[in-house]
Amino acid sequence: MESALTARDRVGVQDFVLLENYTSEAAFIENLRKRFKENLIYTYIGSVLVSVNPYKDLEIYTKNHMERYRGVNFYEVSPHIYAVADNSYRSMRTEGKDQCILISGESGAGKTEASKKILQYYAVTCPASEQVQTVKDRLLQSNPVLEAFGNAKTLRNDNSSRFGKYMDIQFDFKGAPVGGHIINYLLEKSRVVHQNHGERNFHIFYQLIEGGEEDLLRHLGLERNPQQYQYLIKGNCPKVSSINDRSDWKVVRKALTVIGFSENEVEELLNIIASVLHLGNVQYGGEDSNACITSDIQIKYLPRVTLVLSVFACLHLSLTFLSLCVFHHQLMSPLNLEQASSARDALAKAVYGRTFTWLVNKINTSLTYTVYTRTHTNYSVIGLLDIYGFEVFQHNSFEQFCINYCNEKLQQLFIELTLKSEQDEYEAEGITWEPVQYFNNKIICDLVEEKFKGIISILDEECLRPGDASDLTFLEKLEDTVGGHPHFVTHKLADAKTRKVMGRDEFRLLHYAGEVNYNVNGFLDKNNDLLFRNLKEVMCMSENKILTQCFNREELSDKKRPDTAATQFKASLAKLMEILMSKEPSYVRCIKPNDSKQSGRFDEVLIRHQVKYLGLMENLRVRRAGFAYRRRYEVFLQRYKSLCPGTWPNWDGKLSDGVSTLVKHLGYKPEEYKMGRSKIFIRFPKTLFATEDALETRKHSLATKLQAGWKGYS
Ligand code: AOV
Ligand code: MG
Repeated sequence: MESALTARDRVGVQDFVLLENYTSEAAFIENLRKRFKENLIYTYIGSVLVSVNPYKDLEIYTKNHMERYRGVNFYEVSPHIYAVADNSYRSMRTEGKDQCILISGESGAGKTEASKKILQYYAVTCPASEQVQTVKDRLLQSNPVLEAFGNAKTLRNDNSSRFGKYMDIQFDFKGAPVGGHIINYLLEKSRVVHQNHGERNFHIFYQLIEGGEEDLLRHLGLERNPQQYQYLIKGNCPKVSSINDRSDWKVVRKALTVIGFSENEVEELLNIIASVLHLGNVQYGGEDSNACITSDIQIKYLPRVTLVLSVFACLHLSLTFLSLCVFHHQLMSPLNLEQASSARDALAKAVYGRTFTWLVNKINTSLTYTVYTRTHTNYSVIGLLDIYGFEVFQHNSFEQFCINYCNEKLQQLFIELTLKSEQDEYEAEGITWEPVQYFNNKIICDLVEEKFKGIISILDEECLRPGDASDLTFLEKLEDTVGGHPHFVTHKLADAKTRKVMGRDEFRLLHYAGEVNYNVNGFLDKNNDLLFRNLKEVMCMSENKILTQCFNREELSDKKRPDTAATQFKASLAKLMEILMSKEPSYVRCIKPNDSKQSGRFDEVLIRHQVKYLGLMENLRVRRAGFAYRRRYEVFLQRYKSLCPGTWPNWDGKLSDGVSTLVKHLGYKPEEYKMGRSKIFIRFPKTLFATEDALETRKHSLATKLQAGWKGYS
């Protein structure tokens, strides 16, 4: 039998707080590497789970594994995502407090997979009646649907989430999942009309084209070839080796039925998807891009759009003319080629974006827990946050700016809550606290979101300013306003070395996770996110019921200018922070082992970078600031009582007295531990190792004795 000590040598420690040399980044990485090589992808820092993407299917998500973690104490089994799921579940049940599990890490690190594993864990292990089974099925099936419409292949991840998702799972008093609610955050709509080289549009388009039945495609007027569609060819990447669009289509189609879509709704939904593709193929004739489009233009493919959307001829007019209201008179002003193309793209983005929101609402309706047709409100909640991870590309635009800002906010929450909760624990237990230095990224959040002075405010100001406002005047204004900020650089402000890698139309943010150059091209348009009024009017007239829910007439009579995209996003993130702060958080920190999506490759430079920016070393130091290890008295006693005749087999007195008797018997010195109100705090890992080794030796000798006994018996 391998001793506890050699096993530790081979597979490292399962909790970083047990590292002897806990301030050494090299020791931290080495521990991760050892475990990764052994396919042990999970390791704790106290109660935070660090997960390294294995890029291969491991046999660790079976039903047996789920059973192993069910109701078992966090530290008694090896680290696992199921342990986090189970721990949150038990805290919710025993303490009655709403929980949330925050999953973070850069694009491709494994956040979405982790969130799916958690959901599966609850679906399998929680009690279920027939009604609950329906809810479980719907919760699970919401994933393939939302991923089909909201995920896409990017250069970082073949199944990259292009929207943020916060999902509440609601549990009744018996602990059964009885409902759910999803909030979606800023979908990357621009992908509908444009993809970078090597990237794709949203999965659903390819699934429909590859997997859709002949009759269906004929009805939608689609050809079975993605290369036929302008909106699908920009990235020159119709096929992805890790994706099977045809079988995914079947999964999505079935999921829509499980969630409760009627045949009619599915048809209308697919009509919209097809119409977006047809819209992309609408071409305007003429050579001169400045020429106004007049009656002699040819618009190809438009009939297909009008047919599937049931909007008829007025769409033609709205895609070529702008209707203006001047002194109460309706005037029609012809668009030039460029304006007409951008009107077409704006319509495609709006239709797709609003349909996505409709989809989320529809799923929410199907997840609403009803008892005797009354909405049930008395439940506890576990929230799951799976949002787009930090990303850097060769070309970064408004979307990356929003995504990375969102990651800054989450990092800030992590810093505040981990430090705060640690401090709270020491205080609650009456133990003196020793603060640790860490980088607080609040300074970057402020740079982006501060009122009047932040980047979003300046962008909004330019969006509202009539006259010569442009992406470049926005950049100039940034230089004037935040030019001196330590986390902001432009070509003009940069030193010679940085200037070489920056364009004149870029600004650079020094994010907590690294430097990113953002190209300002398109910032104003994307932030304004405007759709001509007459296009909205036409959509309201559609016979497609989903569309009329997406575009309603009330919006047309609303004179107030809607908030810009960035301001809406900022507000939705502020709300998200409030939701998360009101719950008890657990953390999963995901790490990406290499940039080539390969299994078994541990790219040390890349990993060191993530360990650094995720603040894992600080996290560990905070955790170790006073004591490496802490356990509730009853847990500690239960695990080690067999090592002391005074506490074995049962201790009847006060728990803290039992623990005192036990540790004195084990020879703990006074400086090695402290007794809190409900927990024992152990200062050094070696103390605990010695106790663990003693337990192992005792088990070993018991086993040998038993074996000898059996032999003697036979
Ligand atoms: P992300 O959610 O963190 O990126 P994903 O969860 O989509 O990343 O993971 C990317 C890919 O890594 C998956 O499609 C799997 O192939 C693989 N993978 C991740 N976790 C596991 C695991 N536990 N076991 C096996 N394979 C895994 V992004 O959404 O782009 O920020 O926006
Ligand atoms: Mg994801």
